[in-house]
Order: sequence, then structure tokens, then C-alpha cells
Amino acid sequence: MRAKASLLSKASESGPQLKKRILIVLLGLTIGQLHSSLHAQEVPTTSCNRPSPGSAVPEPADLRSKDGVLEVNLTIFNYRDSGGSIRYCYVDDKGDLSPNLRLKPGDLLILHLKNDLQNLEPTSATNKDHDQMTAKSSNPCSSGAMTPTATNLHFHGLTVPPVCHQDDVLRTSIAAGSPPFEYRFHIPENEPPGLYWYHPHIHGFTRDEVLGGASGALIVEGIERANRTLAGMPERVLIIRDQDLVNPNAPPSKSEPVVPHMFIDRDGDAANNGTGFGKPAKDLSINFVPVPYPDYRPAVIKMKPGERQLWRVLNASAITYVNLELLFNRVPQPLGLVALDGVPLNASGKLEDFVDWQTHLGIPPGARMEFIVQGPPLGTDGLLVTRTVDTGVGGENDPNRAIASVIPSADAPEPQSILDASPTSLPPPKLPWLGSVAPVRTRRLYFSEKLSNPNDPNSATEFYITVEGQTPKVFDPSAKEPNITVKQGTVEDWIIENRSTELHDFHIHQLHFLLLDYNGVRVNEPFLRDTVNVPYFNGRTLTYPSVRIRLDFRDPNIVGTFVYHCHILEHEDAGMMGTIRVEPADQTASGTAESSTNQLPQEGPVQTGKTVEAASVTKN
Ligand SMILES: [Cu+2]
Repeated sequence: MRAKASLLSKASESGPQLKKRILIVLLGLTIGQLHSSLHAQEVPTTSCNRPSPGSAVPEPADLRSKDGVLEVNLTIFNYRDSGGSIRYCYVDDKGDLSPNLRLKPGDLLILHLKNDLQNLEPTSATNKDHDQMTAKSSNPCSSGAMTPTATNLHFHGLTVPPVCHQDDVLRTSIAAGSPPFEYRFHIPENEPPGLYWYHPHIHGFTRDEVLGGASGALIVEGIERANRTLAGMPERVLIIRDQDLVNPNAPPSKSEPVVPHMFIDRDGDAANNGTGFGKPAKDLSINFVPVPYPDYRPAVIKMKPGERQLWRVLNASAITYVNLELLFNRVPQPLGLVALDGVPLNASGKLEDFVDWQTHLGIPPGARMEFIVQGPPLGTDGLLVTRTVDTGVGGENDPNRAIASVIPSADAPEPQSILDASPTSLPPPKLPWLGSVAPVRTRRLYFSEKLSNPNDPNSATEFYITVEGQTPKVFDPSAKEPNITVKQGTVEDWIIENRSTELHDFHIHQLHFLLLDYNGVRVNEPFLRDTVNVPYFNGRTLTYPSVRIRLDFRDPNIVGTFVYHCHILEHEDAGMMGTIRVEPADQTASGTAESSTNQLPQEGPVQTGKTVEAASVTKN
């Protein structure tokens, strides 16, 4: 189904078409009002200038809101690199790659996204003329086109409405060559301060674009207001991405204690061999510095000796789990976790300035962890590694490997961003803690996989997430009815089972949830997540492994249809996704009825002018 062979093969003889061009970007294409200001933007569309292995870890450029507004022009383009892999890049007006978008709660984000993707797969039916026709004829708010050159944006973790120009991925599809598309929304006033991210979400092609590097961080400022331990602390955004192997045919390094046999899993990746070593399914990079198999030459982070920093780590991998550990002289160091998936650990209001000291932190694809790190003393080099992750017999191989050397140096530059030294405390949450609200129902969903032809072990695997009682089906973009319908104003518990032999990674758009039980064990975490692992079935237990989560549908801004899926993006692309519709609250319901009367129309093509106005009105 996916063109893995061609991604791993060498580039064609002619190589990438090298040409520079000046892009004239239409700025200010505000909805309902067309400004005609022209702005020349030179974009290097031939390469993203990715750093080489062993480089210093660069910090993404910071784009900060001013006077409550952040206006950004981003262009996405792609090219085939010298190894034959297709790379995807976001670049801003200044040529900075995947900049950090930094906003405060309540701020307005205006983001113009220009789609300069080209179809680089020679076998694919679409071509440039076709793309240009599509660009002219389709309405990006209703097109829903899922093609290799279409793109859109998902703002992972943000609780913004699932409507066009905000955070809809079901119908929003921007054709290559169309005018810049405007995203425009307010960061909710009550958005927890922390690390969020943006990436494309075109069903069937999400993996390719994210694996190619299309991702960046969005920071809701003010984490030091939630946890005063962080006041005045330097902070660093570290984005771990995966990519196709640079050296796919190399044998494992001689320093590895075992050389396991290499098998291919159902996705066509190196399969988990259970040893913690051997060829990984994908290479990793950190802020685009690759750390390629088989030698894993670490990237370099310099710190002042013993300095404490907040590391905001996003696992933007398409399929790779990491389990981070910081070693000094091979000894794991304490990592002070303060936030997970953008939500401070003290979100329940019960744990003031809480820091959870751990020696390793497992971060599934899509998830974020923000933690305090203390730099090594002079004379001791630290090493940031990922431990192996057991993804199950059906999963990918995510072996032990180095990521970055942490080198103490008295003249190390300070990180470019430092948290406020004297923050005001965040206001207490307006709604009761999710853990103390009674759910209106419990639903059961399950992950499963099936060969498309059960008699042919080489046939493609179909990936499902199914509501108990419904028939397992791959995600159908044309389905008229959602898989799940809920009422705004309510809270539900979902039990999510894994009936397959590989780890899956549940994610839902538009809201956070509370993890109640993990594999039958009550955890009742005092914070929220938007992504959680569901352990794999090993064939030896009487019941399937599961998680129980509590989902919060109380937010009056979150009405409409959106998705939940596995964040192993090749699983999502292959069908492991479903839709949920949050209907407006009953007018007679207490508490939330009043706010629900302001809801936006959610279905069908959105009248964009109204959407933007209404969105600013519904923002409180
Ligand atoms: Cu999965």
C-alpha cells in the first residue's frame, strides 16, 4: 500500500530537480475580505538544509505573539534527498524551519499555509497539471481530498473547535498550488500551558508527511505559572523525529552485544526482535540532527555545568516510541517531570508545584514530556539515550540507542528562551476536576488487525479501531454517520482494548482525557493526557490488555465531528481511525446549556466568514 521500496531506494539518475524560484505569496487572505498585499518570499524549495550527524542540536526559531496576536506564513515543500527519501519541510518567511509558535492563552494565531508539495512518486497517477486543476476547482474547507500532494494542519492537543480554519482534518484539504490557506483561532483562555504541536493530517498520507519531517512545536506560554519550581529556568524545545534509515543495508555495529536476525513486520518495517538491539525500524533525529543506525553518532547539546533547564520534548515520530534516559558515567540521572501532553502535572489543583522525579520517561509518538534536567559537572559528559521499547511480537524494532551527548562547558550559550522569573499563579480551573465527575456511560473500543486476505500471509494488513458491537472496518472518509455520538456537557469513560500483538497509541483530537486504569490497575492520574499507549496482547492472558480513560466533553467550544486514532501513523493511514460527533447539549441540561447556544454550524462546507466571526465571539 505504501511505497516503502521506492522510499528506500536510490534517487533516480537525474537526481532532484534543482531549481530556485521566487514565490509570490499572497498575504492577508483573510476570510471574507481579500487583502491584496503582495509579499515576495524567497523559499529554498530544493532542500531543508538538514544538519549532519554529530552536529550541535539547533534550537528552532521562536515566533512569539505580540499584543495578543501571532501571524505566521508557513510554506510546506518536499524534495527527494540524496538517499532517495522524500523530505517534507515547513519554512517561514525568514527561511527558518519548523519554527516554535509561542502564544499565551487567549492569543490569536493567524497562520497562512502555502502548499508547495510536488508529487515525487513516479508511479502515482496524479501530476502537476492535475494538482493545479484541483487547486483551482476545490474548496479547501470541503474538499476532503486525500492525495500525496494535499496537506492541512492538525494542532495536536489544543482544545480548539473542529471546524475549517481552526482544527478540522476530516474535510480540510489544501491542494498543491492553491493560494495560502488561513488558519485563524484563539488559544483557549483555559488551555493548560505547555508543549503542543502542529503536523499534517491527510488520511492515507499522514505518515509520509510526518516521517518526512513535517512537524513543529506550539508552546502555550506560562508553564512557570502552573509550577513555580520553573520560575526563571532556561528552557529548550527538543523534537525527536523518525525518518527512513540512512544506512538500511548496514549490519549492526560490532559493539552491540547481540546480532539478532532481522524480520519484517506487517508494516514493512524491521520487526521487534525482543533483544533491544539490531536494526531499528526507523532512524531518529533530534531537532533534525540525524542519529543514524548503525553507529548512532550522538548529536551535541552543550550546557553550563550543573545548570538546571526545562527540556520540552516532543516525540514527533511517525511510528517510533522512545524511552528517554540521561546517563552520566552510565548512571541514569533523575529527570523532573512537570508536564505531560501539554498539561502540567498539578492540573488537578491538588499537587502544588509538583515534580515527579523519574530515571526514564517513555514517550509514545505524538506525546510530549516536559522535565527538569540538571547538566553534568565539568569533566563528565552526559549521554541522552532511548532505551528499547517492547512493542510486542507484531511491533516495530525500537532498539537501545544514543541520541545526544550532553557536554558541560562554562561558555555554553544559554538557551534562547528563559521562563518568567516572577510569574503570577494561574487561576484555579473553573470546572470540577474530571476525576470527580460521574461519567454518563462507559463505552468499549478495541484495536485489532487482520490480513486483507486471511489465506495469504503476504497480503496487506488492515488496521481497525472498533466500537464494541460494531463491525471492524477500516476508516471510511465518506461515511455519513460518526462511529460515536456524545453530548456536549457530559463526561464518558472509555475502555480501550488491544486485541493485536503490537503496541498501539490511542489519541483523540480536540480534548484531553484522564487515565483511570492501565491494564486493569487503577492509576487515576492527577493530570491529563491526549495520547496513551494500549499494551499489546501476548496470547497468554484471559482478557485483552486495556486502558480505561475518562473523556471530557464539557468544553462548550468542542462541538462537531472529529477523530480518534492510533498515533502510529501508518496504522492510522491504513484504517485505524474513527469519528466522534459531539452534539450540542440539551437545552434543558443544567450548567452548560447556555454556552451551547453559541455553537457554530459543524457539518458540511463551512461559511468561512461567519466561522471566523463566530469563533471570536464564542471565545470568552
Ligand atoms: Cu497502532
